[in-house]
Amino acid sequence: MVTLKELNTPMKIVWCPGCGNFGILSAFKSAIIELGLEREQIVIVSGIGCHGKIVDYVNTNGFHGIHGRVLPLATGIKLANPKLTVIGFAGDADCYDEGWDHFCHAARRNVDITLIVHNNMILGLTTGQTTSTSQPGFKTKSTPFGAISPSLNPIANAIVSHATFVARGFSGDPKHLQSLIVEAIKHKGFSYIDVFQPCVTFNYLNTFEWFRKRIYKLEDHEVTDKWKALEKSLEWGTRIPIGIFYKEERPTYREHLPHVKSKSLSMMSIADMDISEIIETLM
Ligand SMILES: Cc1ncc(C[n+]2csc(CCOP(=O)(O)OP(=O)(O)O)c2C)c(N)n1
Ligand code: SF4
Repeated sequence: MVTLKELNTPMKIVWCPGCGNFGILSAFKSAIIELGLEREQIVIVSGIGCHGKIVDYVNTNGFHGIHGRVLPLATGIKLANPKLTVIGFAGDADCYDEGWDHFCHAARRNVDITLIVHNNMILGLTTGQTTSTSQPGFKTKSTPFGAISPSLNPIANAIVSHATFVARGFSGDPKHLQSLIVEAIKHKGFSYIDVFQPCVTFNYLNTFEWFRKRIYKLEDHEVTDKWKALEKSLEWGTRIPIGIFYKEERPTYREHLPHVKSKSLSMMSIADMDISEIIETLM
């Protein structure tokens, strides 16, 4: 079983002191240890942004991709080799802006991957502009008169897009987040966790304190009830729920492909495949 020491890398962590990303990093490593996964089994994928550095800080296989494309990369890796445990780390701009179109399709396809979104409601790496989860009225360099449009609701969107595991965590509560990550990785199908990850340098509004005053844990909540999940996902303001909103069992994408089911595409022989008939139809 992998130890915390083995999961660490020699890379210097360059996140700002106190950044919410630290809570996600620590919760993730603890979840891997709790699950008893080996490093070789895991592939982590990230986008571009402060969050993307997480690939440098965990000693597993890793792919630091391009902005907005965590989900296509994670999907491709999992489809090529189903034996791997694939976890994508995206930023809110990364996933909910530039990569938004991939989100609903990944959810409805139900490829067996996990997506963790570091939602700091701001573009961190580019030094503080609004994203689609920024609060209306939020003044930044890109919105000097305040953000105009209502915020996007990723949890509600995931539920209506048929995601089979939908949760929200808070990086200020890494123990709770660890339990969500464990459940998400164990889940068969697309599992998604939106994580409140305060950016202590640029987001002066959605601070650790702001979240602590508002968040509460979902308890006595029927996770298989889609209507209830949707109702909870709309709750925002003085009280904001965290925890598992929705969960269902549905065949994964690969289970709909009986000819490849449990085989790695990379291991399949193409030597005796005859595709001449298909080619004929294209002529
Ligand atoms: C294709 C592409 N578009 C835009 C950028 C510029 N860019 C770099 S990081 C970033 C956004 C970072 O914000 P977020 O995804 O929320 O991550 P954070 O830095 O807050 O972790 C953008 C737009 C880029 N590098 N590549
Ligand atoms: S800019 Fe914000 S998100 Fe980026 S490392 Fe600093 S505190 Fe974290």
